[in-house]
Amino acid sequence: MIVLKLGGSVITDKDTPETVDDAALAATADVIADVTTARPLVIVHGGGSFGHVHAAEHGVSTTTGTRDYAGAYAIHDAMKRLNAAVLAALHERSIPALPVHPLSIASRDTEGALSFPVGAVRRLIDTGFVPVVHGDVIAHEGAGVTVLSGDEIVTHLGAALSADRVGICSTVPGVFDEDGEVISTISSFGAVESALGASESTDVSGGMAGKVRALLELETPASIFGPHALSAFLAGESPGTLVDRST
Ligand code: IP8
Repeated sequence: MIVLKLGGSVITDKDTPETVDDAALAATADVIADVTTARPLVIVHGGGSFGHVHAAEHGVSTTTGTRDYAGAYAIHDAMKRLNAAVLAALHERSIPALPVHPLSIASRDTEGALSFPVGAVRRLIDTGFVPVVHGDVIAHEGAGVTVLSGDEIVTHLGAALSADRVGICSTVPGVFDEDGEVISTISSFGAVESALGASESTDVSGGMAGKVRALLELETPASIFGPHALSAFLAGESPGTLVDRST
């Protein structure tokens, strides 16, 4: 089984609120439809110019919550619109995709620990569907609702579903070293810490460093690659950066 994350900035125009990058989404869906050997498959997508805009507007993050139903719903509803666009692109290519909305099934405790039962996702996969899960807001004990990012979903599903492979398709071709070259394999955080600290690909939320750290917790090998390498990844190759603690 493959768990594939499509970064929000890969499939949306990040600079224009609530705008799907139709060409990029179509190209992505074409590849997913072409590489039929990449099944079973679970797709997770991030927020791009949909969820993040509303989350910022309502001051909601992965740690800061809101108890305002209107704010919570604005974020969730935007994510559902993006999810519907992803599903439509997949359905146009006869991919049997069905949505999974984390708000309905996942939550965090006071420590922020995630509970995301995967029984329904597993059953959908066993029935031949391709679940399409999205970043969302979820109930957070003592904090209202907080953001659940696509990255956190990917690492959780990768482990909970015992995935064979995990892929993160982002706008960059992999994790860069200090010279701007893509690092082919990462097996420990210490070995790349300085490069990640200096890298442009590290964003304010600890983007790339956070991704790598979380992926190193997984037993499953995970690849971080750019859109042009999606087809190679789905075909079984390890393009971009392979994060694999067992290497
Ligand atoms: O783009 C965030 O998911 P991400 C989703 O994977 C929301 O960080 C609701 C902003």
